[in-house]
Amino acid sequence: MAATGDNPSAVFITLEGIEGAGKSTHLEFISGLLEEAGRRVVVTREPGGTPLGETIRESLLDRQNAGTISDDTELLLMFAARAQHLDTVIRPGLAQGISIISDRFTDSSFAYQGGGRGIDMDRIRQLQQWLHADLKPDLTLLLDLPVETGLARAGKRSESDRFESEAVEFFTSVRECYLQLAADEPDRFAVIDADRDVDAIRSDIRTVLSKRGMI
Ligand code: Z5A
Repeated sequence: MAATGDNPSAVFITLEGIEGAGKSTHLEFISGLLEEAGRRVVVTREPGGTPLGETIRESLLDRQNAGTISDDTELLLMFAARAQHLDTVIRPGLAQGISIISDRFTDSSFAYQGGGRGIDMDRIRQLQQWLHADLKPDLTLLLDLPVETGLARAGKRSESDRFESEAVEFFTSVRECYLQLAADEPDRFAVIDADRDVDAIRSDIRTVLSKRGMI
């Protein structure tokens, strides 16, 4: 896997999708498959994955901050948390041969801050180039489902966060952006139909990992 640097036994997998797509639901399943295949695995998330990143996450998701965080600030905070995550978790892990599974990564910034908020994609690309021009996920699983279904699933849980209180149109733009990203990089992305039961989705995930030689 060229993208992961020196150690071929480490793979970098990211999960993406709108809220309620099922990323958290499938993380441990994927981790288990990789471990069964003999890999050491770290499961992590963005924004977050480090103590500083988790502090940034709290501010970003806090509903009390609705209307007070500018779009540029939001984007830069996502990348600030990502810089710390890359420097202290992702790069050191991959260098030691540890596979990384991250619940969200830079594609979320393109989809939410680009597609959702309307920030110029070139600006986001500049930040991506600055932080990790040399590193891309080996595989990005895009769990795709209709916005209404995702929001209904997410709504059954706790009180909504600052993002979940956005309008349906916001998430429609996010979803469309994700699908465009996947179309632009078909080798890296696998789009999974997440509008099905958990077992059917897991079966597809297993097939993708197997076909890519990861398990
Ligand atoms: N964000 C951003 O804007 N820019 C960035 O660069 C980054 C992030 C990195 C926090 O992310 C927010 O940060 C996020 C984008 C933004 N926006 N929001 N909101 P997050 O990943 O923590 O938040 P999330 O996407 O809202 O997580 P989520 O709602 O928990 O989604 P999920 O992990 O994909 O879903 P889940 O927890 O696995 O499942 C949701 C519910 O559905 C749960 O009750 C499950 O039991 C149920 N479920 C799952 N799968 C199924 C199936 N197949 N059938 C029926 N029910 C199911």
